Amino acid sequence: MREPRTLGEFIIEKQNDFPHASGELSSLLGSIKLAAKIVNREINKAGLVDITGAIGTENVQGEDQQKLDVYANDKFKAALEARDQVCGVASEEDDEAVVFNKQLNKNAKYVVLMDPLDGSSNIDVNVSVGTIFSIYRRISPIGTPPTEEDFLQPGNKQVAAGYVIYGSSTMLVYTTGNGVHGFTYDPSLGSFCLSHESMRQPETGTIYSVNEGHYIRFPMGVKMYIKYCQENVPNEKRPYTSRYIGSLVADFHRNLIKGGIYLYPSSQSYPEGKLRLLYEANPIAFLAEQAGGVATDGKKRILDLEPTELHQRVPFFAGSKNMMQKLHEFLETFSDN
Ligand code: AHM
Ligand code: MG
Repeated sequence: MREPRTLGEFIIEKQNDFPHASGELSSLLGSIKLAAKIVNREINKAGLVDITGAIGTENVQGEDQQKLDVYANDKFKAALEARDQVCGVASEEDDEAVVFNKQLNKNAKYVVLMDPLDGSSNIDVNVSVGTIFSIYRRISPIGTPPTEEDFLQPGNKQVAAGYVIYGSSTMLVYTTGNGVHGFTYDPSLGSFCLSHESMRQPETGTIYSVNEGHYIRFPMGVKMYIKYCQENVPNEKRPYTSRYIGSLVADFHRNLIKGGIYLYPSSQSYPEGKLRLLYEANPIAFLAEQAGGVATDGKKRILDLEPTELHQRVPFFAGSKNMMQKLHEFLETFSDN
């Protein structure tokens, strides 16, 4: 049997795949890998020690912060600050972007945007959660504090993105724009080992993932698409299967492997959608496209949207190419609702 290829080895092997490779991005991904292991260790203890539940504070978006949200946020920031590549981080859990002052006189070229623990309300009940990250090259001059324009770049400028899924096993999935690769954590080795090289999302699938409890509040095009998924057309494998975990990373990961579509539309409860453009939609959209899938806000490609603020929300649809095409047909036909 071949020795497992670790994430660290793989990144170095692939380093020359992207322009201006100098080992810095490899080192940056190394910090993410380290923080992921630390967070993974803590999540695995949930239930044994007092680390679940709300901390009694709210994040900038008025959502309860869970203890592990805050823990994961701190660990990822600490790991990124400890090396020399990142000059600042914007996190779903922080009101403002954080500047790493001690990196400013060094050569720090990158900013990171992240959702340190997505789906964290699921931890108390032992359901998968994830970390989502997105990496950009800064625009402002090296050696100065990063500015808003460094953080508000469109998703098509990402140099790398990925997620960690803390599930029945823990995986790290990432792209640097040359395909999507997945690594499963082997706790006995303490390493992420290559398990899913060059992941491709099937062009079509039979799974649709949406919080159907909000159906009544969805735009008409989305409602009609859901009805289409539920129609009895056996030779087209319809009705499709409904699967919704309520953890974006877990729902996306399943649909990436099996083929499917994820929908979080605007609704009367969330007129702009619920998911965040910078921390959730952009990195997942980059991965989706790199795996052969499609990600839009219902009209435009997610990666081409111009962000205007850090915590901006967006309607989000991502999945298998043919399923997304069918969804768009419904959204166009019923666009006035
Ligand atoms: P969070 O970042 O506060 O954890 O919220 C994002 C999560 C996603 O993981 C998930 O897809 C979605 O919220 C679920 O929302 P809902 O409970 O409204 O279906
Ligand atoms: Mg989130």
